[in-house]
Amino acid sequence: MAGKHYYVEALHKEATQNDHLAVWWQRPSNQTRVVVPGTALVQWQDCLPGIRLRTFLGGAYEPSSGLMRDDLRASSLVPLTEPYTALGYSYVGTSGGTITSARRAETGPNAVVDWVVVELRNKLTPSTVVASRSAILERDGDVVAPDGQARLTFNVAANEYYIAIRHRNHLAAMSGTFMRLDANEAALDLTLSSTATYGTLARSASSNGRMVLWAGDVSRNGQLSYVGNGNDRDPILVAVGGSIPINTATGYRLEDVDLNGVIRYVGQGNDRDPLLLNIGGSTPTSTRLQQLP
Ligand SMILES: [Ca+2]
Ligand SMILES: [Ca+2]
Ligand SMILES: [Ca+2]
Repeated sequence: MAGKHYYVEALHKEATQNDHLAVWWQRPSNQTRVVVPGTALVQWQDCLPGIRLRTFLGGAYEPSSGLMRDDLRASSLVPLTEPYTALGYSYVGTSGGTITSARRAETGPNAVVDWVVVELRNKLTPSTVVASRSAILERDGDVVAPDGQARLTFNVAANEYYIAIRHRNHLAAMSGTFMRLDANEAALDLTLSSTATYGTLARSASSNGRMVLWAGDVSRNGQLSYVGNGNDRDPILVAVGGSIPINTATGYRLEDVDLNGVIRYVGQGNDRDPLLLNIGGSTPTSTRLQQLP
């Protein structure tokens, strides 16, 4: 598939030291074998430390289908350039990231839900971000590189790292332990309840048992709150105009807690109820803190 990387293991037994090795490939529809040029091959030890990562966003997750909705993409609202730089996030290492409009037009389980940020953190002081990068979250939960690589690579030394994932209006979460990242395949599936996360109740359990990130950090302060200073509810009302709560607004906005491209303060499918639910549902003064060191 164009733009994808594949692993080919070729074992070469050294004989008279004049040997050469070539990798051929053959299409299912064509019996002709073609040599893969050396420029398309990288050595195993050149593979950067990387990880396969999965997560769900509570705002977009549908337990019935097991997929996230991709309304933002379907309305062409997901930006082609990662949004976190503009939101004030400082990348450590590789900054930026873009996708093509063709990638955004893809539908199905691999369709784009939104941009996320993935961080590697120091195993001894996990508050320290060693490297971070933008990534694309697909409807089926895969966190992939903007260029389509399923394995997210980082320009770091092979070592053990904590893995954290951030989304622009959800609470971030981090692996419960540090993990070895090197040229081998490492995987972290944050959608599974059996996968430990840092802190207490770092994720929310959906009705089908899958774990999702907490939605509703509209104010991006690492806390969900409904009342008081820096709360996440007021900006939703402001976004729809401030005085007439039944008004709506559209766009790629932080106030759009359920990520459907429309901001509502009242009525069916409003963006205020999921926030209230996520702080406990009954006591508006409750808060929920992001579980990151
Ligand atoms: Ca996928
Ligand atoms: Ca907040
Ligand atoms: Ca919405």
